[in-house]
Amino acid sequence: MSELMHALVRVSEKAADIARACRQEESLFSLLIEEKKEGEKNKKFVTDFKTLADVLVQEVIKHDIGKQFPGIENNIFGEESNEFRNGLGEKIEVRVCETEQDTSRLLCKVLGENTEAAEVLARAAHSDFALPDLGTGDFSIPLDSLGVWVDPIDSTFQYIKGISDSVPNSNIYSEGLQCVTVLIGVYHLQTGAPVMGVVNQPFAVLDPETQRWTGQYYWGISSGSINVNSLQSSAGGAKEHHCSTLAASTQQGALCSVVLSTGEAECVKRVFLEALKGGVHYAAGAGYKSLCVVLGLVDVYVFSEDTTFRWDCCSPHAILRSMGGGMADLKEILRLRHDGTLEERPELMYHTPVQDATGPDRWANKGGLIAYRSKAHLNEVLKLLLKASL
Ligand code: 2IP
Ligand code: CA
Repeated sequence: MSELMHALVRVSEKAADIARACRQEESLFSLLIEEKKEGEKNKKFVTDFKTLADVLVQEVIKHDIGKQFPGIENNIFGEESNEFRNGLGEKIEVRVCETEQDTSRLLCKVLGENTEAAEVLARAAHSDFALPDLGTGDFSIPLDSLGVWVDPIDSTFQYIKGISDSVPNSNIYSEGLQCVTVLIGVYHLQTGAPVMGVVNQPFAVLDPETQRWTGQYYWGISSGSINVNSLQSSAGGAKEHHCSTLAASTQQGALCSVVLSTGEAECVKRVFLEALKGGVHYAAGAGYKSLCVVLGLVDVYVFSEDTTFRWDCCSPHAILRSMGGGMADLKEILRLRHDGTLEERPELMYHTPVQDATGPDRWANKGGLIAYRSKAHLNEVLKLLLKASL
């Protein structure tokens, strides 16, 4: 299975490369934006956007992983449908073809015969990335017991806005390209538990001279007695400054900081503002906020609404589990606490849809979430929310 983790990280690097390539060329970027179809709309935004980059990235992930691990492609699920409509109103199914030339020809149709753009994208989709050994160690899980959730580009809104000069507060970016992530999470088809994940941040560091971005990736595996991640290993994508941030943070004990969505309910914001004062941060992107917890920039990420989805959470959830943390279903855990029955922790699950829901809402995290690295922090959050009768 270490090969699967390696393949996931490698394809996430390719995905990040495509995401960066699409942003460099403004004229190309504006061509790529398409409004989401009604049924696929994230109800949070009045206008939500789907980009060709989004669709292409998801197809590249399916293609590459399916090629190396035949059969698994049937269990790779994502936010995007691969149907794309070009300026002429033609419906085109975007996919990665056998050869770069064929992919380029297909993309050309989507791009209104913009051959140059199609060639650049096809080249990126067929490129190969060398990756060092991750140092995951050996372990085995039957491949046919695994499913994969992909969010090709999380925080599409920030991706489209493209702010590159956002200033961080306590190393946390409230907005900007830093909030964009590629999320690939693997879960157990039978139990729904997350087992493996990679979070790739395509726009992590901007070189002020060249104005070019470099990315960063983080991975984790949590399966049975195996719990490893890139933050504890010397290999992999985690740079040292991130590791030291984690070491300095409050791993155990008192709750000092939280990251929230700007769209969080006022009553929840108030609870944390009263208890944590300057420890309350706001940031865009469900993947990025989860990453802030993974990196120890904050203790927890709390979200009480129902507008995150399985594809937003599976990969960071696997990494958090590998650190001894997790992602709890907020409403469910509060309900159990009210009843005084809680010893177990109701975690988000990835294998069953929400009953009676349709479209993307079938895979919404209906009860909200609490992402945490330590159980002590989770308990502190619950105490605060219960005290406020939430
Ligand atoms: C979105 C994205 C948003 C997030 C929302 C996700 O995914 O991560 O930023 O809202 O929950 O579904 P917020 O930033 O307020 O947490 P996408 O960009 O892929 O639609
Ligand atoms: Ca998302």
